[in-house]
Amino acid sequence: MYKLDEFMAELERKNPAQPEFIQAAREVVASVIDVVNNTPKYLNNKILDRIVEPERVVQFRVEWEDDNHQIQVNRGYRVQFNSAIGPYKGGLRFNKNVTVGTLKFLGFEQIFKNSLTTLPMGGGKGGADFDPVGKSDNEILRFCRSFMTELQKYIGPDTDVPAGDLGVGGREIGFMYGQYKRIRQENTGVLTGKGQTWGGSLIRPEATGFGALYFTNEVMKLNNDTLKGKRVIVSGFGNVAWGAVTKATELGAKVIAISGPDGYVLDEAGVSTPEKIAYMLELRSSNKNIVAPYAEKFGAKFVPGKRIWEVPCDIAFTAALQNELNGDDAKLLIKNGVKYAIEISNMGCTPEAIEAFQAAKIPFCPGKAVNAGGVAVSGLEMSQNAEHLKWAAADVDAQLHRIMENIFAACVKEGKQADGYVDYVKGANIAGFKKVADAMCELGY
Ligand code: 2IT
Repeated sequence: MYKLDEFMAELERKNPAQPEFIQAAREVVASVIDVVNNTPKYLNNKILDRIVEPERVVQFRVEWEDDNHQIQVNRGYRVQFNSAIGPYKGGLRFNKNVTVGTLKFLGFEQIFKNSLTTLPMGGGKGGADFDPVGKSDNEILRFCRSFMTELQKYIGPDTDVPAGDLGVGGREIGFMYGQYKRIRQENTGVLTGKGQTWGGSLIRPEATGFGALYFTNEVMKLNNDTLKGKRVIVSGFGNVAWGAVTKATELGAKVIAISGPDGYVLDEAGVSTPEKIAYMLELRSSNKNIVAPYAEKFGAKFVPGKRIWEVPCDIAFTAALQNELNGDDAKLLIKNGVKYAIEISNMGCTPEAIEAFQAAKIPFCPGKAVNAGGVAVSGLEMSQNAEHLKWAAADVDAQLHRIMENIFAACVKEGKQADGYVDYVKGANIAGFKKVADAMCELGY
């Protein structure tokens, strides 16, 4: 029998200075521990001990030359966490704060998220402590080439298929794919999020945000509610926020605020026109990481240095970073009448925030279910690459929609409480866990 506190104390002892990984692991273990203790094959197979240990962690030195001809050194990683149900799959994050602990948290989350998509993908994550802010195109190119020169040794279309994440978009995927092809002489689906003319899937850029809104729409229906006329705030202004804002607007909601590291923009007219949404993305790819110019361009209000969570709204979406919404933010949102709290970023809320939402019986939906549309369409990109075909946008979108409905149904099935309130955290963790645990039992140790 496993005991939560004992198990977590040992995990912390073994993984010092990895608080994000410990946080992600504690949430999953707390959700599934009763299932494990009541399932003899999970106990006999020591599933919990095995599932928190990555199959492999690769760390490497990345050397590159900046525009002043100075040699720079960064750390690159690939965490190959679990391949029980398919090749490792998960993004690459370039951010100055990236550590092996960050990537272990993200790789761990990816195991259960990928399982929820119903597609055969294992969990992995990688990246580097490289800071893309303020870098020139040529510096990005040189970094990506150097990073892939080493990473290509460990990945392949049937082994490990990276994609983008924070700091890694279409441009970076292009530079990395080019280098992979140069070294390996192969056109394969080794990366997803590729460009539309060289193997990318239609709808992949929109998939995370669109999928999040398809999921949200199901949550609304379950609560006899609708997105129409809802006041929505979305933290962030990158690719994920872009997809979410676009689909939320299309479904009749009004996005009144977006944010960046410099503060938030309050746009009472709604972040709604294609021009505004396109500008948001342009800002993001400018490598400056500020949202203030949006307010100036469209005559909206910019609130510097403040947190977006002080804006009264019906639905709050996290779409930036882990732990971007804390217990105090949650209490303020609740006080101001928030009706739904939905993570699109991975682990966007702290445990205290989740606890506050759930205690107030506000539907809270975790990133690993809500944002799974991104990796799901990555899985569909792998299928298209494997059959050397390209599917129509409407076909991909229809599959994405179906996948999100299935994830929602799985969360409700495993997470519905006696009083009817759905614990989406527990639901997502249990549903994602069972398939991987079963596979691990069947494959032997
Ligand atoms: O967090 C995520 O699921 C991603 N960054 C996307 C991963 C992928 O392989 O498309």
